[in-house]
Amino acid sequence: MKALTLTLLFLFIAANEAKVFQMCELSSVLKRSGMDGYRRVTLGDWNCMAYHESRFNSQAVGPPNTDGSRGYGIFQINNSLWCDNKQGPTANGCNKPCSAFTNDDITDDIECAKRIVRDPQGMNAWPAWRNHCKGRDVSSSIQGCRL
Ligand SMILES: [Ca+2]
Repeated sequence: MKALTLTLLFLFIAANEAKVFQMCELSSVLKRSGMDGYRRVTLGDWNCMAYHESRFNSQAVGPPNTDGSRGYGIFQINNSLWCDNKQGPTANGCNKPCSAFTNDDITDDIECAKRIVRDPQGMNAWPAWRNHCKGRDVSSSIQGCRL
């Protein structure tokens, strides 16, 4: 009984821990979620963006931007536009608390990223994508992944 309790406790803790994704692991999740080619954005671009935004850390909370807003999670989703961190006004375009984007289940993060990329600026919403991925060959990042 004690072993079972400890096992359950461990599972509970593990379920709430941050997760740093591996490149191919993230690619696989993104592909299953219909992100490959979503709004003509390739898996390589999604990967490149996530790497440069969060280093694939699902718990990442960014430093304050010049307007005081922050990015949350693997895609660094911004609180002034897309989620509510209870610290100031938000458009809350994805209708979520920002804490939803700092756990290791990235299903809702992906849904929000899809919403973000549907806006006219597309992937330019992510400064790290603009600065590190835009116009570059990002396809090599997923070569060797079994997808
Ligand atoms: Ca999440």
